[in-house]
Amino acid sequence: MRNDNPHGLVPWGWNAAVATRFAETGSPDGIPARVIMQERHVYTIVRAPQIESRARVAGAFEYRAATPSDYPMVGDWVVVDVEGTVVHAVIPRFSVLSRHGAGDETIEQVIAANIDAVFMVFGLDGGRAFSVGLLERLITIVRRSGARPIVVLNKSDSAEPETIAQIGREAELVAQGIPVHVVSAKSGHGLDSLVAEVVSGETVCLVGKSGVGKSSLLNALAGTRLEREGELRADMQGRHTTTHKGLYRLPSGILVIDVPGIRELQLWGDEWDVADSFPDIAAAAVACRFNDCSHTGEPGCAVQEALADGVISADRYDRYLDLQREAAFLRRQTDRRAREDERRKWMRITREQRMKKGARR
Ligand SMILES: Nc1nc2c(ncn2[C@@H]2O[C@H](COP(=O)(O)OP(=O)(O)OP(=O)(O)O)[C@@H](O)[C@H]2O)c(=O)[nH]1
Ligand SMILES: [Mg+2]
Ligand SMILES: [Zn+2]
Repeated sequence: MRNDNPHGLVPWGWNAAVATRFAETGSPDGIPARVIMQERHVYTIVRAPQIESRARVAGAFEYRAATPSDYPMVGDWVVVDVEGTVVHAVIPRFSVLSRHGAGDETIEQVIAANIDAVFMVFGLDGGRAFSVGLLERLITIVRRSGARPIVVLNKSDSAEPETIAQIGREAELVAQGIPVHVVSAKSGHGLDSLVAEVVSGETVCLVGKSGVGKSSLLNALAGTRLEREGELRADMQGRHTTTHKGLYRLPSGILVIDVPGIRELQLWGDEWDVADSFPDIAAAAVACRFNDCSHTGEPGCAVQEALADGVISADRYDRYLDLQREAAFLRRQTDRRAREDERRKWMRITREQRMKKGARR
Protein backbone atom coordinates (compact mmCIF):
# COMPACT_ATOMS: atom_id res chain seq x y z
CA MET A 1 0.00 0.00 0.00
CA ARG A 2 1.21 3.49 -0.86
CA ASN A 3 1.44 6.00 1.91
CA ASP A 4 2.46 9.18 0.06
CA ASN A 5 3.28 11.49 2.93
CA PRO A 6 -0.05 11.59 4.72
CA HIS A 7 1.61 14.10 7.03
CA GLY A 8 0.44 16.69 4.54
CA LEU A 9 -3.01 15.80 5.88
CA VAL A 10 -2.26 16.67 9.50
CA PRO A 11 -3.79 20.14 9.04
CA TRP A 12 -6.97 18.32 7.95
CA GLY A 13 -7.13 16.20 11.10
CA TRP A 14 -4.88 13.27 10.19
CA ASN A 15 -3.52 11.55 13.31
CA ALA A 16 -2.22 8.21 14.57
CA ALA A 17 -5.71 6.74 15.00
CA VAL A 18 -6.65 7.59 11.41
CA ALA A 19 -3.32 6.20 10.21
CA THR A 20 -4.04 2.87 11.93
CA ARG A 21 -7.49 2.57 10.41
CA PHE A 22 -6.12 3.57 7.01
CA ALA A 23 -3.51 0.81 7.23
CA GLU A 24 -6.19 -1.71 8.27
CA THR A 25 -8.43 -0.78 5.34
CA GLY A 26 -5.68 -2.29 3.22
CA SER A 27 -6.49 -1.05 -0.25
CA PRO A 28 -3.49 -1.65 -2.58
CA ASP A 29 -1.98 1.45 -4.17
CA GLY A 30 -4.44 3.65 -2.34
CA ILE A 31 -3.57 6.93 -0.68
CA PRO A 32 -5.56 8.64 2.09
CA ALA A 33 -7.72 11.71 1.55
CA ARG A 34 -10.48 13.56 3.37
CA VAL A 35 -13.83 14.50 1.87
CA ILE A 36 -14.34 18.26 2.25
CA MET A 37 -17.38 18.73 0.04
CA GLN A 38 -20.03 16.73 -1.72
CA GLU A 39 -22.26 17.58 -4.66
CA ARG A 40 -24.48 14.67 -5.62
CA HIS A 41 -21.99 11.98 -6.64
CA VAL A 42 -18.93 14.17 -6.93
CA TYR A 43 -16.69 14.50 -3.90
CA THR A 44 -14.15 17.23 -3.37
CA ILE A 45 -11.28 15.62 -1.54
CA VAL A 46 -8.02 16.87 -0.12
CA ARG A 47 -5.09 14.47 -0.30
CA ALA A 48 -1.49 14.60 0.72
CA PRO A 49 0.18 16.99 0.40
CA GLN A 50 -2.84 19.24 0.49
CA ILE A 51 -4.03 18.96 -3.07
CA GLU A 52 -7.73 19.26 -3.80
CA SER A 53 -9.40 17.22 -6.51
CA ARG A 54 -12.77 15.89 -7.54
CA ALA A 55 -13.51 12.22 -7.23
CA ARG A 56 -16.23 9.67 -7.82
CA VAL A 57 -16.61 6.26 -6.22
CA ALA A 58 -15.17 3.25 -8.05
CA GLY A 59 -17.48 0.81 -9.81
CA ALA A 60 -16.59 -1.90 -7.29
CA PHE A 61 -17.48 0.50 -4.48
CA GLU A 62 -20.91 1.05 -6.02
CA TYR A 63 -21.40 -2.70 -6.30
CA ARG A 64 -20.58 -3.27 -2.61
CA ALA A 65 -22.53 -0.32 -1.17
CA ALA A 66 -25.76 -1.54 0.39
CA THR A 67 -27.20 1.65 1.85
CA PRO A 68 -26.76 5.41 1.29
CA SER A 69 -24.78 5.64 4.54
CA ASP A 70 -22.07 3.44 2.99
CA TYR A 71 -21.17 6.24 0.57
CA PRO A 72 -18.56 8.89 1.40
CA MET A 73 -19.73 11.86 3.40
CA VAL A 74 -18.19 15.20 4.29
CA GLY A 75 -15.64 14.56 7.03
CA ASP A 76 -14.91 11.02 5.86
CA TRP A 77 -11.42 9.66 5.45
CA VAL A 78 -11.25 7.75 2.19
CA VAL A 79 -8.82 5.67 0.18
CA VAL A 80 -8.30 7.15 -3.30
CA ASP A 81 -6.11 6.46 -6.33
CA VAL A 82 -2.89 8.47 -6.70
CA GLU A 83 -4.58 10.92 -9.08
CA GLY A 84 -7.27 11.53 -6.48
CA THR A 85 -10.19 10.96 -8.84
CA VAL A 86 -11.51 7.57 -7.71
CA VAL A 87 -12.67 6.67 -4.20
CA HIS A 88 -12.01 3.01 -3.46
CA ALA A 89 -13.09 2.79 0.17
CA VAL A 90 -14.32 4.73 3.17
CA ILE A 91 -12.09 4.33 6.22
CA PRO A 92 -14.27 3.08 9.13
CA ARG A 93 -15.77 6.13 10.84
CA PHE A 94 -14.87 7.27 14.34
CA SER A 95 -18.20 9.03 14.75
CA VAL A 96 -21.27 9.59 12.57
CA LEU A 97 -23.91 12.27 12.98
CA SER A 98 -27.09 10.88 11.44
CA ARG A 99 -30.74 11.67 11.09
CA HIS A 100 -33.68 9.74 9.75
CA GLY A 101 -33.84 10.38 6.02
CA ALA A 102 -36.83 12.20 4.53
CA GLY A 103 -39.77 9.98 3.52
CA ASP A 104 -41.34 6.95 5.15
CA GLU A 105 -38.55 4.50 4.51
CA THR A 106 -36.26 3.81 7.44
CA ILE A 107 -33.01 5.14 6.08
CA GLU A 108 -30.07 6.55 7.96
CA GLN A 109 -29.00 9.85 6.47
CA VAL A 110 -25.48 10.78 7.44
CA ILE A 111 -25.03 14.48 8.17
CA ALA A 112 -21.28 14.38 8.78
CA ALA A 113 -18.59 11.88 9.67
CA ASN A 114 -15.59 11.89 12.01
CA ILE A 115 -16.64 14.85 14.10
CA ASP A 116 -15.48 15.54 17.64
CA ALA A 117 -18.04 18.13 18.62
CA VAL A 118 -21.33 19.55 17.39
CA PHE A 119 -22.36 23.17 17.80
CA MET A 120 -26.16 23.16 17.98
CA VAL A 121 -26.89 26.70 16.86
CA PHE A 122 -30.01 28.73 17.69
CA GLY A 123 -30.89 32.39 17.27
CA LEU A 124 -31.73 34.65 20.21
CA ASP A 125 -33.69 36.98 17.93
CA GLY A 126 -37.15 35.79 18.98
CA GLY A 127 -39.84 33.94 17.03
CA ARG A 128 -39.04 30.30 16.30
CA ALA A 129 -35.27 30.84 16.32
CA PHE A 130 -35.08 28.84 19.56
CA SER A 131 -37.05 25.66 20.23
CA VAL A 132 -36.65 23.31 23.19
CA GLY A 133 -38.13 20.47 21.10
CA LEU A 134 -35.47 20.83 18.42
CA LEU A 135 -32.74 21.11 21.05
CA GLU A 136 -33.89 17.85 22.69
CA ARG A 137 -33.87 16.10 19.30
CA LEU A 138 -30.45 17.46 18.44
CA ILE A 139 -29.03 16.37 21.78
CA THR A 140 -30.34 12.85 21.15
CA ILE A 141 -28.76 12.52 17.70
CA VAL A 142 -25.48 14.03 18.93
CA ARG A 143 -25.43 11.62 21.90
CA ARG A 144 -25.91 8.84 19.37
CA SER A 145 -23.04 10.12 17.22
CA GLY A 146 -20.38 9.96 19.90
CA ALA A 147 -19.44 13.64 19.44
CA ARG A 148 -19.62 16.24 22.24
CA PRO A 149 -22.77 18.37 22.16
CA ILE A 150 -22.48 22.15 22.72
CA VAL A 151 -25.38 24.62 22.66
CA VAL A 152 -24.78 27.94 20.88
CA LEU A 153 -27.23 30.81 21.26
CA ASN A 154 -26.27 33.30 18.55
CA LYS A 155 -27.21 36.91 17.74
CA SER A 156 -26.88 38.18 21.30
CA ASP A 157 -26.36 41.65 19.78
CA SER A 158 -29.94 41.76 18.51
CA ALA A 159 -31.75 40.56 21.64
CA GLU A 160 -32.84 42.31 24.84
CA PRO A 161 -31.03 41.17 28.01
CA GLU A 162 -34.31 39.76 29.41
CA THR A 163 -34.83 37.65 26.27
CA ILE A 164 -31.26 36.35 26.46
CA ALA A 165 -31.71 35.47 30.13
CA GLN A 166 -35.03 33.72 29.51
CA ILE A 167 -33.90 31.67 26.49
CA GLY A 168 -30.66 30.93 28.35
CA ARG A 169 -32.65 29.47 31.25
CA GLU A 170 -34.82 27.35 28.94
CA ALA A 171 -31.72 26.06 27.15
CA GLU A 172 -29.90 25.24 30.41
CA LEU A 173 -32.92 23.28 31.61
CA VAL A 174 -32.86 21.08 28.51
CA ALA A 175 -29.06 20.97 28.21
CA GLN A 176 -28.72 19.40 31.69
CA GLY A 177 -25.04 20.17 32.04
CA ILE A 178 -24.12 20.39 28.35
CA PRO A 179 -22.24 23.70 27.83
CA VAL A 180 -24.40 26.62 26.69
CA HIS A 181 -22.72 29.61 25.01
CA VAL A 182 -24.31 32.97 24.31
CA VAL A 183 -22.50 34.52 21.34
CA SER A 184 -22.72 37.01 18.51
CA ALA A 185 -21.16 36.28 15.15
CA LYS A 186 -21.66 39.96 14.40
CA SER A 187 -20.00 41.57 17.43
CA GLY A 188 -17.70 38.68 18.32
CA HIS A 189 -19.20 38.39 21.81
CA GLY A 190 -18.54 35.01 23.45
CA LEU A 191 -16.59 33.54 20.54
CA ASP A 192 -13.35 33.07 22.48
CA SER A 193 -14.95 30.85 25.12
CA LEU A 194 -16.92 28.98 22.45
CA VAL A 195 -13.76 28.19 20.51
CA ALA A 196 -12.13 26.94 23.71
CA GLU A 197 -14.54 23.96 23.57
CA VAL A 198 -12.44 22.46 20.74
CA VAL A 199 -8.74 22.09 20.07
CA SER A 200 -6.60 22.26 16.96
CA GLY A 201 -7.02 19.17 14.79
CA GLU A 202 -10.55 18.49 16.01
CA THR A 203 -13.57 18.65 13.74
CA VAL A 204 -16.73 20.46 14.76
CA CYS A 205 -20.04 20.37 12.90
CA LEU A 206 -22.49 23.31 12.87
CA VAL A 207 -26.15 22.33 12.84
CA GLY A 208 -29.36 24.31 13.22
CA LYS A 209 -32.23 25.90 11.35
CA SER A 210 -31.64 28.10 8.32
CA GLY A 211 -30.80 31.68 9.20
CA VAL A 212 -29.57 31.15 12.76
CA GLY A 213 -26.09 32.22 11.68
CA LYS A 214 -24.06 29.03 11.22
CA SER A 215 -22.08 30.32 8.23
CA SER A 216 -21.69 33.71 9.91
CA LEU A 217 -20.19 31.94 12.93
CA LEU A 218 -17.82 30.02 10.69
CA ASN A 219 -16.67 33.24 9.05
CA ALA A 220 -16.38 35.05 12.38
CA LEU A 221 -14.29 32.21 13.84
CA ALA A 222 -12.09 32.21 10.74
CA GLY A 223 -11.73 35.96 10.94
CA THR A 224 -12.40 36.09 7.22
CA ARG A 225 -15.06 35.20 4.67
CA LEU A 226 -14.66 31.57 3.67
CA GLU A 227 -16.25 30.77 0.37
CA ARG A 228 -16.12 27.73 -1.76
CA GLU A 229 -17.04 27.46 -5.39
CA GLY A 230 -20.67 26.56 -6.02
CA GLU A 231 -21.46 26.73 -2.36
CA LEU A 232 -23.15 30.07 -1.83
CA ARG A 233 -26.45 31.19 -3.20
CA ALA A 234 -27.96 34.57 -2.48
CA ASP A 235 -31.68 34.37 -1.74
CA MET A 236 -34.19 37.16 -2.29
CA GLN A 237 -33.05 39.21 0.67
CA GLY A 238 -29.53 38.99 -0.68
CA ARG A 239 -28.72 36.53 2.08
CA HIS A 240 -26.39 33.62 1.47
CA THR A 241 -28.03 30.37 2.30
CA THR A 242 -25.75 27.37 2.45
CA THR A 243 -26.62 24.80 -0.22
CA HIS A 244 -23.80 22.29 0.29
CA LYS A 245 -22.01 20.86 3.24
CA GLY A 246 -18.39 21.88 3.40
CA LEU A 247 -15.41 21.26 5.65
CA TYR A 248 -13.25 24.32 6.35
CA ARG A 249 -9.97 24.90 8.12
CA LEU A 250 -9.68 27.75 10.60
CA PRO A 251 -6.30 29.47 11.04
CA SER A 252 -6.31 28.04 14.59
CA GLY A 253 -6.21 24.51 13.14
CA ILE A 254 -9.81 23.70 14.08
CA LEU A 255 -11.85 22.06 11.31
CA VAL A 256 -15.44 23.15 10.83
CA ILE A 257 -18.22 21.49 8.86
CA ASP A 258 -20.93 23.94 7.79
CA VAL A 259 -24.25 22.33 6.94
CA PRO A 260 -27.34 23.72 5.16
CA GLY A 261 -30.16 24.63 7.56
CA ILE A 262 -32.40 21.83 8.75
CA ARG A 263 -36.18 22.19 8.52
CA GLU A 264 -37.32 19.33 10.67
CA LEU A 265 -35.35 16.65 12.36
CA GLN A 266 -36.49 13.08 12.50
CA LEU A 267 -34.73 11.04 15.08
CA TRP A 268 -31.89 8.61 14.53
CA GLY A 269 -31.20 6.74 17.75
CA ASP A 270 -32.75 4.28 20.16
CA GLU A 271 -34.62 4.49 23.47
CA TRP A 272 -31.32 4.57 25.36
CA ASP A 273 -30.08 7.57 23.40
CA VAL A 274 -33.32 9.35 24.30
CA ALA A 275 -32.98 8.39 27.97
CA ASP A 276 -29.37 9.65 27.96
CA SER A 277 -30.60 12.97 26.61
CA PHE A 278 -33.10 13.38 29.46
CA PRO A 279 -30.90 12.81 32.51
CA ASP A 280 -33.50 14.46 34.80
CA ILE A 281 -36.13 11.88 33.80
CA ALA A 282 -33.60 9.04 33.79
CA ALA A 283 -32.52 10.01 37.32
CA ALA A 284 -36.10 9.95 38.59
CA ALA A 285 -36.76 6.63 36.78
CA VAL A 286 -34.11 4.89 38.89
CA ALA A 287 -36.63 4.87 41.76
CA CYS A 288 -39.54 3.42 39.73
CA ARG A 289 -40.90 0.18 41.21
CA PHE A 290 -40.65 -1.71 37.90
CA ASN A 291 -37.40 -1.94 35.95
CA ASP A 292 -39.23 -1.71 32.65
CA CYS A 293 -41.55 1.09 33.80
CA SER A 294 -42.87 3.12 30.85
CA HIS A 295 -43.77 5.98 33.22
CA THR A 296 -47.29 6.13 31.80
CA GLY A 297 -49.35 5.04 34.78
CA GLU A 298 -47.67 2.03 36.41
CA PRO A 299 -47.91 1.92 40.20
CA GLY A 300 -44.86 3.16 42.09
CA CYS A 301 -43.66 5.29 39.15
CA ALA A 302 -41.14 7.85 40.40
CA VAL A 303 -41.32 9.84 37.16
CA GLN A 304 -45.07 10.38 37.67
CA GLU A 305 -44.24 11.43 41.21
CA ALA A 306 -41.61 13.96 40.01
CA LEU A 307 -44.23 15.21 37.56
CA ALA A 308 -46.79 15.70 40.33
CA ASP A 309 -44.18 17.47 42.49
CA GLY A 310 -43.34 19.80 39.60
CA VAL A 311 -39.72 18.59 39.48
CA ILE A 312 -40.26 17.63 35.85
CA SER A 313 -42.53 19.81 33.71
CA ALA A 314 -45.53 18.29 31.92
CA ASP A 315 -44.32 19.66 28.57
CA ARG A 316 -40.91 18.08 28.93
CA TYR A 317 -42.47 14.78 30.01
CA ASP A 318 -44.76 14.82 26.93
CA ARG A 319 -41.87 15.52 24.57
CA TYR A 320 -39.87 12.74 26.25
CA LEU A 321 -42.67 10.24 25.64
CA ASP A 322 -42.98 11.42 22.02
CA LEU A 323 -39.27 10.87 21.42
CA GLN A 324 -39.36 7.49 23.17
CA ARG A 325 -42.23 6.37 20.90
CA GLU A 326 -40.39 7.63 17.83
CA ALA A 327 -37.23 5.78 18.90
CA ALA A 328 -39.15 2.55 19.60
CA PHE A 329 -40.86 2.74 16.19
CA LEU A 330 -37.52 3.39 14.50
CA ARG A 331 -35.95 0.37 16.21
CA ARG A 332 -38.80 -1.92 15.13
CA GLN A 333 -38.45 -0.69 11.54
CA THR A 334 -34.66 -1.08 11.62
CA ASP A 335 -34.95 -4.61 13.05
CA ARG A 336 -37.42 -5.58 10.34
CA ARG A 337 -35.16 -4.13 7.68
CA ALA A 338 -32.18 -6.06 9.07
CA ARG A 339 -34.19 -9.31 9.03
CA GLU A 340 -35.24 -8.69 5.43
CA ASP A 341 -31.66 -7.93 4.39
CA GLU A 342 -30.54 -11.15 6.07
CA ARG A 343 -33.24 -13.17 4.32
CA ARG A 344 -32.32 -11.68 0.93
CA LYS A 345 -28.67 -12.46 1.53
CA TRP A 346 -29.46 -16.14 2.23
CA MET A 347 -31.73 -16.35 -0.77
CA ARG A 348 -28.89 -15.06 -2.94
CA ILE A 349 -26.39 -17.51 -1.45
CA THR A 350 -28.79 -20.44 -1.91
CA ARG A 351 -29.45 -19.40 -5.51
CA GLU A 352 -25.72 -19.12 -6.22
CA GLN A 353 -25.10 -22.58 -4.72
CA ARG A 354 -27.90 -24.08 -6.81
CA MET A 355 -26.44 -22.49 -9.92
CA LYS A 356 -23.00 -23.89 -9.11
CA LYS A 357 -24.46 -27.38 -8.59
CA GLY A 358 -26.35 -27.08 -11.86
CA ALA A 359 -23.17 -26.09 -13.67
CA ARG A 360 -21.31 -29.10 -12.30
CA ARG A 361 -23.89 -31.54 -13.57
N1 LIG B 1 -27.55 40.62 14.25
C1 LIG B 1 -26.94 39.48 13.94
N2 LIG B 1 -27.17 38.91 12.77
C2 LIG B 1 -26.54 37.76 12.48
C3 LIG B 1 -25.65 37.14 13.38
N3 LIG B 1 -25.21 35.99 12.82
C4 LIG B 1 -25.80 35.91 11.61
N4 LIG B 1 -26.60 36.96 11.41
C5 LIG B 1 -27.42 37.21 10.22
O1 LIG B 1 -28.38 36.18 10.08
C6 LIG B 1 -28.58 35.87 8.70
C7 LIG B 1 -28.36 34.41 8.44
O2 LIG B 1 -27.01 34.09 8.68
P1 LIG B 1 -26.32 32.81 8.02
O3 LIG B 1 -24.95 32.75 8.62
O4 LIG B 1 -26.41 32.81 6.56
O5 LIG B 1 -27.24 31.65 8.61
P2 LIG B 1 -27.10 30.07 8.37
O6 LIG B 1 -27.44 29.43 9.66
O7 LIG B 1 -25.78 29.75 7.78
O8 LIG B 1 -28.28 29.80 7.32
P3 LIG B 1 -28.37 28.59 6.25
O9 LIG B 1 -27.10 28.52 5.50
O10 LIG B 1 -29.53 28.96 5.39
O11 LIG B 1 -28.63 27.35 7.05
C8 LIG B 1 -27.64 36.78 7.92
O12 LIG B 1 -28.35 37.90 7.46
C9 LIG B 1 -26.58 37.18 8.95
O13 LIG B 1 -26.02 38.44 8.68
C10 LIG B 1 -25.41 37.80 14.63
O14 LIG B 1 -24.66 37.35 15.51
N5 LIG B 1 -26.09 38.95 14.85
MG1 LIG C 1 -25.22 28.80 6.12
ZN1 LIG D 1 -41.80 5.07 35.94
